[in-house]
Amino acid sequence: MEKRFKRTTVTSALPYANGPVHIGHLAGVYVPADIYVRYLRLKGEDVLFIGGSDEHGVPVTIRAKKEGCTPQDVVDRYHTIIKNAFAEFGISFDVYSRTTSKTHHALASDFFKKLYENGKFVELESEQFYDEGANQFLSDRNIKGQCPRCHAEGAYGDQCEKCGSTLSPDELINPVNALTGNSLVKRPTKHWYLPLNDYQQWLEQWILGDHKEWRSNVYGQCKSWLDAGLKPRAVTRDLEWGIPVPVEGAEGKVLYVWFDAPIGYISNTKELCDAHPEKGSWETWWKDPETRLVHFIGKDNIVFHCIVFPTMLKAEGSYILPDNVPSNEFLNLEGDKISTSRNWAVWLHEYLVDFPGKQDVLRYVLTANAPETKDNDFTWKDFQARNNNELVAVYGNFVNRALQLTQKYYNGIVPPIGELTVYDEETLAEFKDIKEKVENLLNNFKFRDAQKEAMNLARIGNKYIADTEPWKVIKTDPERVKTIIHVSLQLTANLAIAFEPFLPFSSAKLREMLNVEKLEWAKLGAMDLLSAGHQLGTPSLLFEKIEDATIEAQVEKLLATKEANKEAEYKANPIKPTVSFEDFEKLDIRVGTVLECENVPKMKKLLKFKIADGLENRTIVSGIAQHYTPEELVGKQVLFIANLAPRQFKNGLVSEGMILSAENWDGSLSVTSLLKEVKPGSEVK
Ligand code: B3M
Ligand code: ZN
Repeated sequence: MEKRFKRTTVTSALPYANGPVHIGHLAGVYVPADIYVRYLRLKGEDVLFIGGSDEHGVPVTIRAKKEGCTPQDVVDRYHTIIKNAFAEFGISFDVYSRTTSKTHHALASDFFKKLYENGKFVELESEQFYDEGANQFLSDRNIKGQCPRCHAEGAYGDQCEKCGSTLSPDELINPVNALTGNSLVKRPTKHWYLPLNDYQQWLEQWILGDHKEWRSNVYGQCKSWLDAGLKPRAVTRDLEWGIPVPVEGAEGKVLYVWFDAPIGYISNTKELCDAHPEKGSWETWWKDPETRLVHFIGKDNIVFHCIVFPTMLKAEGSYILPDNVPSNEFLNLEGDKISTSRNWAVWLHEYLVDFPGKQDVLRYVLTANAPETKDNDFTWKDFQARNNNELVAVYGNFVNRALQLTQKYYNGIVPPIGELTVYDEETLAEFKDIKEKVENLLNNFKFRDAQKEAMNLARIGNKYIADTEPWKVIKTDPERVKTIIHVSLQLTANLAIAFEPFLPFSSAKLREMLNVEKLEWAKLGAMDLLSAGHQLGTPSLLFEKIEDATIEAQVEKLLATKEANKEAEYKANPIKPTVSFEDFEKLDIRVGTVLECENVPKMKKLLKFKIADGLENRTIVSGIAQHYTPEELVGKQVLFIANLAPRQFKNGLVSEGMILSAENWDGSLSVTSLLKEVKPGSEVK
């Protein structure tokens, strides 16, 4: 941290309380934020970690309507689920509150009023979609229609989920109320806008000029917004759910959710400080130029945290601005974008049930694979491999060897260190600068690389024990073994420190095994963490292997989701170009009775039929063996094309026609048959 700062306010995006949280949230925002905050605390710095639920916004109201409950019911439920999941994963917020709190309503309302009174908004009247039946203006999300780009039905007024285009409701073809299907009219309505365009120059200087150190994905996104030219943004909405606009004549209007949500960071700080005066005044954390503000967010929130919120803070005038906005890219799941509506996610509350006590494993994997510079993929195979090959085989293995050998040779008492060999010196030299390395990386928000350094320490330890072979040396030079074990135990204690920000649960467990209450971050890299004669605790395994069957069960679960989605999203293929009646008549479709049906040796997909066609019987070979057994079809009447040119198969079989089947959404085939029996050979017209 640069000298001019005395303390740090760290915020992490407030998740919408309209659904549970998944690994994408954890990887993108909360794990890195937590690592950072734990690190600052370990260094003894003054820091507050602010979190909370974002409880306003249209999605909450849509969910409530669908479930037949109130928006308050929805946010009450999910706030609790989310808050508990974060606590279970050790996300160490100083406060986790909510934007429906009294404190927040008052603060956000006052914030708006101050900008309003100081003339910071522009008032504009515009024509918006109105549902006369329901007597209300509709938000973008509540309007549906045909996408002007890909022509899919059911595109929303803000986005087409089929082709991903960002839309405005005016662009939709045949817009209607998304919930009821009611048609809409346009009506004038007044709103307050934040004139971002007036701040364009200032933002260009502040971001593009003064914050070149921001991550390139963040800087790049800001630059493209600025290059495109900023426009005024409405900060109010015609809606019932939210914070009422505190201005006369604004009945039925609320603050736009993206106006109130970031103010939630401030309100939650206030709530914390009001309840805990020892934390100081909330204003110190938000207004003192010696406070450093850092926002952890996902990439879809960049514009709000780098452009809109700073403009709000600047317009208000008394606040500090973010010093950095470390934003991650997205985490995909098994190659597909994580999606709440399609249930394509690993939900934290489910992980906790399926992998009890393995919070650190997920923390480790999500950091090892963090989408810091580009989108990344979470796969269960990789999860298993990182657990088994890294946590178990490297970190756990080293710690276990060091502790077990101490137990075996010295009854768990740290032996004294003797004379160091050149080899010992070399090993120690390898990790002398661990503290500097990890700190440098963490200061620059490079969590992946920082965690790698910690793991590297365990690799050094493993190599040291493997090379020095204390189990052999004990027979020839027991004095030497004391030194080897002493050095190994110091390395073990260093691991507990180095991993503390990343894997807090495991570090606590390791400290218990070492029988020490506290290990100072400042001592990272030191070789006197445990003194000779110190009695260690009972060793146990730090990590456990994850078996194939466990991983397969998770993969199965996802496959089932995929199938369910495919079925739900099935859409018939477009109709082929028109054909003339004469063309149709060229096809001779007939009814045939299946006289015999059998499998074809060496051809897994084929069934061979003998079909009665009213003239001479014929042979038809059909690729439906994976969908029917021969017995199911014997005696049945089917439709077949009688005048299709004969087709010869590799094994010499000739098919004289084709049996018609329908292909279902999942590729399964259903043979066509008749509602009433007819004579074999009857024509289908
Ligand atoms: N709730 C959006 C999101 O979860 C939003 C973040 C608010 S941060 C002030 O992506
Ligand atoms: Zn589209």
